[in-house]
Amino acid sequence: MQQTITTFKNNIGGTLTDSSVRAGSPSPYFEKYNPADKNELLGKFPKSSQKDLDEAVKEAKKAFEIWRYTPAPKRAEVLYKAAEITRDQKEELSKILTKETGKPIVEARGEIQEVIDTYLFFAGEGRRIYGLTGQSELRDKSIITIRQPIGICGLITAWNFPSAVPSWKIAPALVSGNVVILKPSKDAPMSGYKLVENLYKAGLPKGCASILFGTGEFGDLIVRHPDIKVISLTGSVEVGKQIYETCGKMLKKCALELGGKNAIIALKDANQDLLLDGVLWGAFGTTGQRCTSTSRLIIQKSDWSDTFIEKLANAAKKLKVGNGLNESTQVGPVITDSHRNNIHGFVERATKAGAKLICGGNKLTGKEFDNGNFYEPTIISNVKADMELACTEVFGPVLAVIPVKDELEAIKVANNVEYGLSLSIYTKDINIAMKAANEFESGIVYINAPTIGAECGGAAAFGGWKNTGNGTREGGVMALDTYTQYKTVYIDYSNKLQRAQID
Ligand code: UN1
Repeated sequence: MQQTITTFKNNIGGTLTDSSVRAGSPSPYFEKYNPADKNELLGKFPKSSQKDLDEAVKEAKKAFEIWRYTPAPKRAEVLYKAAEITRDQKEELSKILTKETGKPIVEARGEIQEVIDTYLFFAGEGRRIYGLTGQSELRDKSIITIRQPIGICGLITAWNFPSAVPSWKIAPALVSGNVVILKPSKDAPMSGYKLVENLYKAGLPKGCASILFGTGEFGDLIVRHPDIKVISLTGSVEVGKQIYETCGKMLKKCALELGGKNAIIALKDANQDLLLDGVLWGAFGTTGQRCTSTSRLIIQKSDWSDTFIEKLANAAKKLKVGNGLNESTQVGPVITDSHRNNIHGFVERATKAGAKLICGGNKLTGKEFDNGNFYEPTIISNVKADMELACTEVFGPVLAVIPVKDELEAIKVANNVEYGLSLSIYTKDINIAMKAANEFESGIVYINAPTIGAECGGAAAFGGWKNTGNGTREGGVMALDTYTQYKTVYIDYSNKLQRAQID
C-alpha cells in the first residue's frame, strides 16, 4: 500500500512557510522514521537555510516590539490557554510523541503532563517576575531592580524529550516578554511543531514564536545570528562546548543542559524493594535515554548485594520491550540504528575490559523487533570506577554495577565523573543521606528515589554541575535568569544635591 507522506513546513511566526531551496543542495528535506517501525515514514521536514532564519528573525523583531510591552499577566494568559489546549489534546500529542521517540505511551502521557505543568507554573510567574528593592545610602532615594526581556531567544533541543524540554524554554522566555525561535532535533521534529501550533491557537500574537527544522548545521546558524541574543541548548557536552565558545566570542547569553552519568548509591541498610523498583525505572525507563537516567549502580558489598544483582537481572529480563504504542510496553526502541550501534559498542568494550555481562547485551531480533531499533535491557557488573562504562555517558539501557566497601567510597565514586546532573542514595540512615546530599557534586539529589523524574513543571530548578552545563537552570523561577536582564533604577525624590560619597 502506498504511504501518504506528510511534508512539513516551517512555522515562521505563525505562518506555514516553504523552506527556500538551497542552491546546490541535493535534497532540501530530511526524513523522520518511527524508531519502533522503520517502515513507517512519519514525515519529511525542510532543511532550513540562512534565508529562512533571516525571515524568522525579521518577524520576531517586529513581534518583540509589541510583546515586550504586553503586560506580563496578559502574556501569561496565552500560557494558561496553551495548557488547556494541551490538556484537551493530551492523547493525540502523546501518540505523536511515542511515534517519534519510541517511548512507551504511559511515559509520553507523563511528558505531555509536564508541558501542561510547565505552562501553568510560568503562567503564574506572569503575576510575579519579581525584582528586588534595596535600601539607599542616602535620604529620600529608592532603588529598585527589575527584570526585563532580552529579545530573540534561539532554542535548540534534543530528541528525548521533544515536548517537555522545549516547553521549559518557551514558557519562561515568552512570559518574561521575549520571542522565540525553536529548532527541534531532526530525530524528533513533530512534537515541537505541535507545540508552536498550539501556542498560536492559544492566542500568541504573530511573530512571537517560530519553529524551523534542520540539522546541526542549521543550529549553528542560529547560534551565530547576531540578532538572536539568547541561546538555550539541551544536547551533548561536545555540542555544548562548541556553542559556548561561539556565544563567548559574541558575548551572547547561553544556557546549557548537557549530559549526565548519574548514579544510585545502594547502602547495605537500603529498603531492597524500593531499591529494585528505583533502579529498574531509573536505568531502563525511556530506554535509558534521559540525561538523568541511572547508568551506574554503586552498591555497598553486603550479605545481600550479590543476590540483589541476580534479582535485578531477573526483573530486567522480564521487562516488556516493544512498540511504545502498546499499553503494556515498558521499554521502547532506541532512537536510531546508529545510536544502537554506539550503545552496543560500549557493552562490547566493557566486557573486553573485564566487566561481567549479567543480562542483555544484544540487539533484539525476530518478529516486531526486526523493524525497530530494539536493545535488551543490559546489566554489567564488576565495573571498575575508572573503566569507560563507569565514566562515559551511554544514553541507552545499560546499567554499570560498581561494588564498593562503604559510603565514603560510594560518594567518591559517584563524584568521579566529568558530569554532575543527578545522584541518588538509598539508605535508612538520615545522617548518611544528608552527608551524601551535601557531598554530591550534582545539581539534583534524590534520597530513596531514582535519579529520574525531576519536577520541572513545578518550583524545582533543573540543571547540573561540572560538564553537565554552565550553571544555568531550567524549571522554577531560576529559569527566568536565562531570559531576563536586570535593570537597577534609582529614584531620588530629595530634590537636593546629595552624594553617596565624597571623592
Ligand atoms: C532530559 O533527559 O533531558 O527528570 C530531561 C527527568 C525528566 C527530565 C529529563 N523530568 O527524568
